[in-house]
Amino acid sequence: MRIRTAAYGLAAMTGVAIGALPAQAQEKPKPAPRPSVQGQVDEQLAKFPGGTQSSPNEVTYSNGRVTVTFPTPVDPAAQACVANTYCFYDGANFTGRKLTFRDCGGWQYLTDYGFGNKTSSWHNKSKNNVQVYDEEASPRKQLWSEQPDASSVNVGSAAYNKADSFLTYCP
Ligand SMILES: [Ca+2]
Repeated sequence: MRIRTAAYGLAAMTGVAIGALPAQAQEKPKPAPRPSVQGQVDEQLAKFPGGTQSSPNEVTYSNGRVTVTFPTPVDPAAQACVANTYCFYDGANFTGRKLTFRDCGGWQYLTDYGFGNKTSSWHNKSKNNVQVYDEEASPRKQLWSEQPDASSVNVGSAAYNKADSFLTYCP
């Protein structure tokens, strides 16, 4: 009964590890309730002031140049990056929360919109070249470069959830 022996050995090891923890730590944490779309909008407005709610699931900054889009249960796939913009996505494969920029020039910070350490995929449908950086490295580290009309369904493990800022070069 090799399997049973192995299982027993594992249980014994686990038992030792768990036994060292206080009783409360063994309880499974309840998953936090997922906030409603409006709840997420409200939280965005409170934590990152300066925006206005521009639709049931969008907050817009800088006179429409920057938009945060929250996925909705009704239409979670309505997340395409539209022409002449460049987009950062919270999830891989262009899913989850989306941050859209319509402008160009200079440094901008994803952290200003609650998007630091979040980007997992991106789509550049503008004519700009966008250089994306991790500000928590010293000196700041370039993670990737976005050519016009390029995209990435997954930024890869080395860059996943690390982007904080970008520098945009205009044509
Ligand atoms: Ca970072």
